[in-house]
Amino acid sequence: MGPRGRLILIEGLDRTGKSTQAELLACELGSNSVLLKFPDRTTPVGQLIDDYLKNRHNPLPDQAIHLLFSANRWEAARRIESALFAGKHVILDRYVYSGAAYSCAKNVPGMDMKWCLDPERGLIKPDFTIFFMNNGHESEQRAGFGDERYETVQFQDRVKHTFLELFETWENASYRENNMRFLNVANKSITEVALEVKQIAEKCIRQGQDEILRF
Ligand code: ADP
Ligand code: 2DT
Ligand code: MG
Repeated sequence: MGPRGRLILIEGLDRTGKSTQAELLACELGSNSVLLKFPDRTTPVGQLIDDYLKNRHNPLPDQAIHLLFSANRWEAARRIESALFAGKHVILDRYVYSGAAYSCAKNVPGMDMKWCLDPERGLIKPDFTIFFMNNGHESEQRAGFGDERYETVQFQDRVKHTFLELFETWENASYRENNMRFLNVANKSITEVALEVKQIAEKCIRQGQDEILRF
């Protein structure tokens, strides 16, 4: 059996270029890679999530939508694991950190960070996480900003702070140091960011370890 594939996550705020870069990286790695986007809106659970995101008046309680986002990852868990063991690299466009940061940023009583992270326990953890940051104003000006729930300037600001708290307080220092990179994408072209992402991914692939990490 050859070496297992790497699980590489692109995370960050809305409209920072995550989907663009996840697609480019998957293209770069070719048929030896799989691209998965969360939420995966194509499954029955994903369709409920899609409806929630598009319809600001959807009455689903915050707890229920949070658990649906998590269920949407669990439905893909076996697929991710098999792909990795078949030697394929799996590129993720958002994952657990978005799940915890967006829900926790709502400040709903009882939905603290621990509550938000609990349903994710046991999911495979990325071998490497790249977190995209910009100055915020850039995102607002990009095509489509404001179309979906969560895309308001005030909420995005809260999400940003919650992401940082999540990484600083809830992620372990070793993961932060060895398996993560905060990438400032402000004022960088798609090509410039793609080159940095490719270099990070290639390093992660070269350094490959056998052990699967879990949340
Ligand atoms: P995300 O998945 O983070 O929400 P997208 O990849 O969908 O972001 O990009 C949002 C918009 O910004 C798209 O119209 C995309 O073409 C554009 N875009 C992405 N990266 C850049 C960049 N580095 N510079 C300028 N525009 C970009
Ligand atoms: P995009 O499809 O544009 O990435 O937007 N979200 C995402 C959550 O609230 N919880 C999650 O677990 C995930 C994966 C972030 C999807 C929106 O859904 C939010 C923005
Ligand atoms: Mg996207």
